[in-house]
Amino acid sequence: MDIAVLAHVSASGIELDVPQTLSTVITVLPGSGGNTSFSYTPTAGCGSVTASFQALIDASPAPMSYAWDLGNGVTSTSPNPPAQTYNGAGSYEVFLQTTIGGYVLNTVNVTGTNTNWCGDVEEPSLPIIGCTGSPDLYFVLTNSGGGAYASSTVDNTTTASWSELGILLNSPPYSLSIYDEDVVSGDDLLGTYNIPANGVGTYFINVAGGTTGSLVITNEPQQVFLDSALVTVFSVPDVSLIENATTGELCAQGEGLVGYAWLFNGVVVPDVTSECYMPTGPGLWQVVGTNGFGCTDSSNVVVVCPVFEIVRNGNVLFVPSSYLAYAWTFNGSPLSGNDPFIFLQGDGTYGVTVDAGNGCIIVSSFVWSTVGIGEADSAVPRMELFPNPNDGAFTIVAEGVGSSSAYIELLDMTGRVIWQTRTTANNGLVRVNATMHAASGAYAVRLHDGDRMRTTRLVSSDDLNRARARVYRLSPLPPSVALFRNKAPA
Ligand SMILES: [Ca+2]
Ligand SMILES: [Ca+2]
Repeated sequence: MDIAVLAHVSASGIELDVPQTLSTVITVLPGSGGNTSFSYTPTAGCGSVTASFQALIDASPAPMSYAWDLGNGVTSTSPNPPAQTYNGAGSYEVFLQTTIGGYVLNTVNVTGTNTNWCGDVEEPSLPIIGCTGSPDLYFVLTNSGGGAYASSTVDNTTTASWSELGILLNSPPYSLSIYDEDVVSGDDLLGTYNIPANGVGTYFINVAGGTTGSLVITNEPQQVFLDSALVTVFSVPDVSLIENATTGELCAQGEGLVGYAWLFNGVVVPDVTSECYMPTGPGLWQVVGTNGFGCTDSSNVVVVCPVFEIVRNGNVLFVPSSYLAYAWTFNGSPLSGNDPFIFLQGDGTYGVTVDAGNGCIIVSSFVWSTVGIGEADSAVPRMELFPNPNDGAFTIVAEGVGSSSAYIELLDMTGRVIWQTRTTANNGLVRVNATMHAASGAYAVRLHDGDRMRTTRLVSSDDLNRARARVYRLSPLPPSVALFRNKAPA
């Protein structure tokens, strides 16, 4: 790339004998954002942006300088300044001034010469007297490309000085030759100094047996680029989730929200993008709101606790299973155990406190009175199923079991045994969790305890019609091997 505008260097007022042009390579690198002078990334963000910058103009080996105003009070002179962080919504204008410099010869001094100027018609060397007169000094600057500059002549002296030369040394190497001007006999060369390409500085000349002097090279701007670009920080919404105390509906709140994503137990609820939403079940609910800039914020988490009551089935009170802890009371006195069910102990007030997790403590009570409806069946063993009806998953509990080799059978309505399991009573107590994959309908569960037998009707609405079953023990009963014999028809 040729930068013809470099003719500006003649501002020093010196006419150059040879036109000067700067031929150099400007490397422009790709960037994710920016302008001719620099790239940066990212160009925008939410809440806070940490951006990195890279200058793009590099005309090396010409001397380069960079002056950044990074828009946040930080400045830098590096082509790759440290990454900058912009906090708070707004636009931050970043400036870069790139200067392509040039090495300029401004001053040449001759402080002494050898005697090569002597002995010609202009300055004859006379017998006894020797050299007469003094040289008429000028210098010629040449480079490898043939460019040349001839200075003015200072007559009749062995010292001379030229200043404010303004000669751009953009095509090194250069040599500087000092002459005595002789119009008739021809100029006398007094010495040649090869200028090192070492940049700015003062260079001392001592050549050809006595020609001395110095020259001064400075760095002067040749071309200046000034560009700016914006780093944009968008505002982040402050999203909160409010629960309607009456309806239980959840609504997102936050300024400028245009989009909503709902999370249930940390999982996105598909196809729900409304501002308000009625929770579909107990658990952890959260909403992520998006504003018009595409910036998001996650709301507080709202815990929706389960709602249930104590249900009685025969001689058993139960609540939903699979929660963390159960504490039952009877007439205000704690009952032992940590199960989702309790056998009726007699007439009175039963209570349960359930730790359902997520800080949900559910308290429910149940009043049981047999006054006027006859005595409850107190014969042992007692067996109950719950829930009943069910979807195929149910719990069998029995107490007062006397036999160590009791077993439980499941029969279909034709009286055929579908499967059975042997069980070991623990202090007369048997608890079995069962999951049945069989046709919907009515079944019978029969407990054999020695020669005693209890039968309870079971209604399953499970749609699965698969003739297999899984029955397993509940803790805290000791594990035992349950024997299953699948007697279902093929
Ligand atoms: Ca001469
Ligand atoms: Ca002369």
